Amino acid sequence: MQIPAELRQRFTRAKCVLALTGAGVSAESGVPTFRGGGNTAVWKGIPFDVISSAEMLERDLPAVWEWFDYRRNFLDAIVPNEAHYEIARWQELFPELTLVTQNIDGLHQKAGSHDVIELHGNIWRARCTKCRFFHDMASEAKRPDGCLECGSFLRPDVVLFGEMLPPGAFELAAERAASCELCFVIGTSGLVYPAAAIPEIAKAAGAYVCEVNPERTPLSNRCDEVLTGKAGEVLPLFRS
Ligand code: BV8
Repeated sequence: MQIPAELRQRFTRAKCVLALTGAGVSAESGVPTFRGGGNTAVWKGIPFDVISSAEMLERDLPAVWEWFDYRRNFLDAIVPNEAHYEIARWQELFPELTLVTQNIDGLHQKAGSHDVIELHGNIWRARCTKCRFFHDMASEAKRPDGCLECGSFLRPDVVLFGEMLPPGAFELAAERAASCELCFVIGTSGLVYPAAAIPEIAKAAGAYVCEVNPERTPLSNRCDEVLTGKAGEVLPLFRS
């Protein structure tokens, strides 16, 4: 695949860039995506958007923990792929790169990206259901039974379906999208809102929008360029 001349020129000249990533960026690390098959789409017969919902958390917190403990254990052996590393390099390449991710796996940070806007939280953190206590689970296998501050139940620090995004996260991402000149949409089916609105905000504000995905998505028709391919193979092609 060749990077089209106009896109390459814009890439070379860009000062202010935004990248929105989804589960497809982690696919080449071996993390199953949500809607492309893979065994995370259904957990013990429960569709993932049911087990990962506010309603399920209310009804059966232990079941939600079992689902996230399983995924954390699976992710423990997973390493970033070329797509994560390329995006981390972009953070040093452009004067301003805003990385907005829907992913909760922490692989962007593992690859060296910093100031990542995690719209849907992070699977490696737990938070208290009562006070604002957070607990980092990345460094330990077993999570505490309860909040170490107030003893209440802990929950995954992840945004479930039907829950609001972390305060300020979407607003910051939207503000950056409205001021970027080049917007990449990498490895997302563009089905989950409000995250999927980010490229639309960038487009409406005049940014050049490029999608990187092996398949077309509902966002494809609104992009200026669609690069059909795997992120780990396409992103390195931008290296001059
Ligand atoms: C909200 C954390 C306000 C959990 C996730 C009814 C009631 C309540 C809400 C709604 C409703 N109807 C609609 C909504 C809004 C809802 C929503 O959008 N639903 C959709 C499904 C219709 N959104 C919400 O609820 C959000 N909150 O709206 O708050 C509110 C509050 C109360 C009531 C009303 C409104 C919260 C959404 C966050 C949910 N949490 N994750 C967990 O991980 O378990 S979302 C989940 O989907 C993941 O974060 C994931 O990242 C995200 C999006 O999926 P993708 O990343 O795009 O992954 P997917 O598998 O779909 O696609 C992968 C893509 O990669 C594919 O296109 C594939 O082709 C491509 N690919 C594959 N391989 C590669 C590749 N690309 C590149 N390279 C490759 N190698």
